[in-house]
Parts: sequence; C-alpha cells; structure tokens
Amino acid sequence: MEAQRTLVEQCRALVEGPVPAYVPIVRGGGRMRVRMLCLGRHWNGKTYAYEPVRSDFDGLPAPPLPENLRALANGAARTAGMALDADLCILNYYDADGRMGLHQDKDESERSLEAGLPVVSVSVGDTAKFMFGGVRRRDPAETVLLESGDAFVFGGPARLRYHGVTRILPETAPRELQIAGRFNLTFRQYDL
Ligand SMILES: O=C(O)CCC(=O)C(=O)O
Repeated sequence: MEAQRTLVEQCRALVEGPVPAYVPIVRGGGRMRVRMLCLGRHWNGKTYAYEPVRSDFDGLPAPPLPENLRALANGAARTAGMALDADLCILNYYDADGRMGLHQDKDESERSLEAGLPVVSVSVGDTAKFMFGGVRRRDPAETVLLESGDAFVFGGPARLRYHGVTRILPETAPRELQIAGRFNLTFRQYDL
C-alpha cells in the first residue's frame, strides 16, 4: 500500500507538472476519454507515431521516463518471465467516465513488435473493467478486472492482442490512497 501511495503521488505530480497531461484528439476527430501524459517518447494521437515533442498539442518535449518507473516495469516483466528495457510510458488518468476503445499497441518499432517485447500495464486507484481480446478485432474478448496495485503483462505471441477499458468502477480505490479515478501506466520498449 505504501508503494501504491508513492506511485499515486508521483503520477499526480507528473500529470500536474510543467508538461501536464492533456486530452488528446485522435485522427478521426474524437476526444479520448482519458488525460494522457507520455514519458520518454510522445505518442501523437493524430499520426499514431512516436516523436520527441508533442506536435499534436503544445510542442513541449515529452518528460523523461523516471528511473524508478522504468525499474518497476522491467521488474514486472521479469516476474512474468519476459525481458523488457522500458524506454517509454503512457500514463493515463481515468475519471469515473473514463474509458479506452479496443485497440492494438502497434506503434512501437517493427523490431520491438517482432521480438514480442511485452507491454507492462500497472494500475493504481479505481478498478477498471479491462477487455483483453485476440489478435483480430473480431476475436472474442475476456473481461479482466484490473484493481489497484495490479500489473498486467502481455508479450510474445500476445503482444498484439486487442485490449481496452470499458468502464471504471467508481469508489473502488483503496481508501488509503485518497484517489477518485485511476492511473494506468503502460510501459513499452520502442526499440531493441
Ligand atoms: O488503462 C488501461 O488499462 C489500458 C491502457 C492502454 O490500453 C494503453 O495505454 O494503450
């Protein structure tokens, strides 16, 4: 719980920091239902490509990926039996109405995707209803409840499985965290 509390504080400081989180407008014109901050590299919601600065928003540089977060991700991957040297993280804040449509994480380098380097997802705060599907959009998806403190790792043949968040379950965060909503951090390794 102490580690979760520290992580919540760090996430808060990052999203309210000098390069604050924002609500991306994606290439179809839709507003995402999260506040997003990319660390290490910026994911551009208009081009679906990574870049050093936020050219789809305010031109500010993506803040560096903090070393303790990188170590957290690499350790979670190792625990799941996979190797990762995370170099970027997408930090999302979901309020009670937050969600994320079904998608694949496939904007990292071809070499990273071909090697099946895992995505490590770490959650703190309210529980999320997370959908985990197959490698084709039409494949059936299972629902997994991601609770505060959970890490979910998908790599190897699962690296390109579709996933998304259908709902946040309000007021399910541990009381000690004093948080309404949810932070999710997804770590990836852009290149080998
Ligand atoms: O919030 C989550 O659990 C999923 C986040 C996600 O899919 C992403 O950042 O690509």
